[in-house]
Amino acid sequence: MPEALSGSQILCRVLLEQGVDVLFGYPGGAIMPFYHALPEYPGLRHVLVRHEQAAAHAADGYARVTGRAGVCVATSGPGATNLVTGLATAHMDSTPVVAITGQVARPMIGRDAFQETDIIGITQPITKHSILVEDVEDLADAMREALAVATEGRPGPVLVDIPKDVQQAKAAWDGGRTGGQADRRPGGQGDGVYVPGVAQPADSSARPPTRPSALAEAVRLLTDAERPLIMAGHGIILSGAYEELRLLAERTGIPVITTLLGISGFPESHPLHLGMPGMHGEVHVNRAIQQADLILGVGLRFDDRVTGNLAAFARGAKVIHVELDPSEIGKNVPTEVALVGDAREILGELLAAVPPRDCEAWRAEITGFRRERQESYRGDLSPAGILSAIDRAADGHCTIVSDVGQHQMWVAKLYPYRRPNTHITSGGLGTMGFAVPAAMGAALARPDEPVWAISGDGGFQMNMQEMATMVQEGIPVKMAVFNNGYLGMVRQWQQFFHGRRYSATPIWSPDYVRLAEAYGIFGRRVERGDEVDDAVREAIARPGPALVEFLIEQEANVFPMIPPGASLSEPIEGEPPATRLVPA
Ligand SMILES: Cc1ncc(C[n+]2csc(CCOP(=O)(O)OP(=O)(O)O)c2C)c(N)n1
Repeated sequence: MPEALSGSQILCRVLLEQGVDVLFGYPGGAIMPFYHALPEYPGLRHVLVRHEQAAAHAADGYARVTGRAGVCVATSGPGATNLVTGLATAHMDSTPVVAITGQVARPMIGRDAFQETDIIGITQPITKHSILVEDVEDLADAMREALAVATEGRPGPVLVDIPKDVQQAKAAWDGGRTGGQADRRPGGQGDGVYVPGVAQPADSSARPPTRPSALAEAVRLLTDAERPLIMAGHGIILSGAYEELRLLAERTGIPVITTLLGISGFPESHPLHLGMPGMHGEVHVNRAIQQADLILGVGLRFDDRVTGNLAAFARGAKVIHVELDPSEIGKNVPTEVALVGDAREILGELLAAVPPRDCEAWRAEITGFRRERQESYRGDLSPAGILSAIDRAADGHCTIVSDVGQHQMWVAKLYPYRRPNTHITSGGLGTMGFAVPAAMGAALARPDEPVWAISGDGGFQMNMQEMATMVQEGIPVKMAVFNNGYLGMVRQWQQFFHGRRYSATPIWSPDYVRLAEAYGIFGRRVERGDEVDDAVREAIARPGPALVEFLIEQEANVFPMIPPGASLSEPIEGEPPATRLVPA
């Protein structure tokens, strides 16, 4: 005799069946039946956030680390709308987040009932898929579908909206299914290490083989090009193609550029690694792009922060685009050869077919463009000094989650990522407030190493309430606040392009040390370079969450910078004259 369960119980059972172990959420009227059932399922750990936006970002951080869906839960109306920024963030960066929202009971839908919003309508453009569950009989399969759609193919957020009476209604439990969500990354936890040797071929049985003519053409181009580059994007991390990328680069001698979301997809210290391209990319990287005759783009969408003025982007280069989502092909740059499919599989195919070469002359030319960066910044209260202290203390074992702004660019460019998927940031949407909650998700998924949330004083104040969540739930996020007294990146734009008119960018901060202490968290302020290493070590040594505020130079800028709309060949490399261009 099949068991009769409530919709809420069925939901919990499916989540467990599908391997979900953590939920980030916040209760309210329309989701109360689910919260009523939850204590019966201790295998589902619920993390009570302090704002639903944080639930979505935490689920996103968890998903980025594990490759499995991160799940967040909210009530109808304001609870659901508070998820929107987090879902849009996950959508732009192709991460598998599943949002479960309560909805008003079916007879009330469409009547402007208390806390009714059309969350499916609101989130349609920023979700991969959404489902309103209108019948309890459909609930189990709807939830399975949501988790599958979120993780399969190009990952993305999915929303499941469940009216309160559907959560309460009873149905026969189908007994469960075997097999959980897809996790395409080798190493399961997305946590592998770079190991020398031959990559295991990826399982290519799930898709038709790459069109032989396209593969042959790509191999010909890779063999004949004189100035080839590989541009590696988020697809490397999403597909776990670290080994294939490294081996392909080593076999061909082609230098590798990693986009903001591709960072940590290739070892920073590898001799073939060039750095980050685009608006704040290194000058030698952008110069190499402009002089390349071939770009092998892997798992990226050639967005405007990467390309600058499209009309002037890499005009001498043919493009081979390896991409899972066919709608990305030719969207921004003309493509000579499209290889549509999983990055790991296609790089494996290229690796098997491409003859060895070394591109020595081209690499020597690029080396000529390069300015060596200082490797050690001991005792220095600059962003580079702080990041090198974090690296020294972590000894290669830490994950960095950055917020959005100047510090994000420093974190992208200056930290020596050694292991795959150890750099997490909101690239596409550029969501301030992301770091602290996303680091909570990452820390739960990666309990064996410090997870740092690095924020500016602006972004930190957007979600600092989550310190309470960390304390209540024992989530040991280490927080670094780069306090420059400004919304730094906007201030920099004002300095460069608005005649130094600092409109609405000076930002007051509370006393972060006392704030941390009010939450029962260790806090320390660093005002001198010789305190940096000690503070970082102390934060790591303290059990649980910890906060270190670094008082950095107030008007430090991120260099180089390509002005918005300019080409990659037009970097700003130094301070602009301190003139007022805007009439007072
Ligand atoms: C939610 C949100 N609002 C506004 C912006 C626009 N924005 C981008 S960077 C930035 C300044 C960030 O300042 P802060 O957090 O102090 O970091 P800093 O740039 O100083 O390192 C702002 C306001 C944004 N990206 N996200």
